[in-house]
Amino acid sequence: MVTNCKMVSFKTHGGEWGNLNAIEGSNDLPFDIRRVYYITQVPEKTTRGFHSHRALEQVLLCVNGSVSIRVKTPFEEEVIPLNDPAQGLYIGHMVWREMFDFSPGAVLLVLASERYTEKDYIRDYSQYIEEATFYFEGRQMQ
Ligand code: T46
Repeated sequence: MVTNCKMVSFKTHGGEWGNLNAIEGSNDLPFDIRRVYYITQVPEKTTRGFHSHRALEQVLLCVNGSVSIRVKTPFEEEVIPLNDPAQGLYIGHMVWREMFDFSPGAVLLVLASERYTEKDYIRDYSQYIEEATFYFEGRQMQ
């Protein structure tokens, strides 16, 4: 898996009445949840994202339908399909992300470690490569 990303699993309480998944910040996630948002009604062939975060950590879950997430650093790249409400993708610092192939009716739920601030985004790709190369090279030397 790309550096600073990992899959996280959540217990399913299943029965004849259906399934329930519970997520408790800091017990089930590596952070406390300060914000929740969800992405719905994405038109076919639309790609969202195209940015990185400096400090934000998030877990992405597809709670209905399916979506693919491309995660990248200057040195690695991987596409992760999400289609199971019991499996989340953790994305940590300085990872570029793109979300695409939303199925009709897909619901992408995001649990975030911080409140929204545009200052934490890197939306320019060349700026990202510059900052992220410094960041990931520094980590390799530790
Ligand atoms: C991410 C991926 C997975 C807010 O006002 N509050 C919020 O909490 C968020 C997340 C967004 N916004 C506003 C900012 C923009 O005017 O909503 C608009 C759409 O946001 P954006 O274009 O950043 O959406 P995505 O789908 O490209 O990215 C979002 C998150 O922004 C981002 O943090 O990691 O989902």
